Amino acid sequence: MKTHRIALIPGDGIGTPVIDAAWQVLEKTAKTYGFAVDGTTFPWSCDFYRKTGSMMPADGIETLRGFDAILLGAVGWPAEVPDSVSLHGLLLPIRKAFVQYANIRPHRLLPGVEGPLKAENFDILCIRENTEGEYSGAGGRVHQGTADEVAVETSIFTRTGVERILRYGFEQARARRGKLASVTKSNAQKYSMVFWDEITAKLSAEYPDVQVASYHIDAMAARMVMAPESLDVVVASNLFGDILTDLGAAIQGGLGFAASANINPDRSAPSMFEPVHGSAPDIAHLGIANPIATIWSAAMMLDHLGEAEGAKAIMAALEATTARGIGTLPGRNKTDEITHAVLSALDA
Ligand code: GGG
Repeated sequence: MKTHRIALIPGDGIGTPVIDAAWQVLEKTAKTYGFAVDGTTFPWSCDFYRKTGSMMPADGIETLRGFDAILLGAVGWPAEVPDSVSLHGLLLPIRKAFVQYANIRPHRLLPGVEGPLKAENFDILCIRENTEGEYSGAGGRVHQGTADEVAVETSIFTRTGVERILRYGFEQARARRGKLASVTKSNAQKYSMVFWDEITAKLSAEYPDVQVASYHIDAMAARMVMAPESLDVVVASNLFGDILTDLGAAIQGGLGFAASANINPDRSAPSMFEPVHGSAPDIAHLGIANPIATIWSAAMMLDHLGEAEGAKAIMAALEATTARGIGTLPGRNKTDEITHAVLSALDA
């Protein structure tokens, strides 16, 4: 029997209950579909930072490298650790070290979930560049605390980085409905974003079967609200993709439904799966965190690990659960209730 070794990083706040929920679903799916999951939990979080001075141990990346995949909950506890420290101490180093350059985020309405829009039949796959761009971490501050202070933060766009994420987008579009929307702000950002547009145009010659359109980020934000059905695959830089996918989460009913996969397409290192949402300190101890985004992310993980039947079963169980109105509104059901409903639906 095939065993998949999974590193579990619950992180902070609602990260713990949503990872518990997803793990129960994974274990049950594994039993039914004839494979095994072997989970190892790592307590790396803001609490770990308070105790040790870092978000993960110095050999954290090398430890994770030995796993088949990583399932992560949420990172951040701003009352105690600045978000810039927690994000740059855990999530971003993992994405960069493991060359998880494609951050995949599906946006569609699950049955029974009412989004804020009239539109119901949209199915968008956002692909966010995940290792460079605006989140490169290149910059600095000088004359700190004085009137002459200067802060510089440089976006880095490499030909390798831009070409590979666009190629990934073209391939996804080819496998779906054949439409790719490339997002920039090349009227205002005349170096990096013009560069991105040029590479989009160059690659489009290799994909004559894919219909390509370029949008500015502001126009894309409006389109996702006004005409989401017109979109298929959307590819954007790290920051633009981050922002657009919170908008995507909103139109699919909220962050409780937004799943994501940080993919290393070459499989030279583990990929990481996580809900789009953060640690939600305001509801962290109420038992009402929605585990659906994390369970959906776990289904994406199984698909990546070659367990397509198990992944499909989880998605069917999630859809059966929301179709009954369970987990469809914030706070309507407890985390445990939603989890049990998904587990029961897996039996059906
Ligand atoms: N689920 C992981 C998490 O905590 N995400 C919150 C966050 O701020 N992520 C930043 C990012 O995705 O770049």
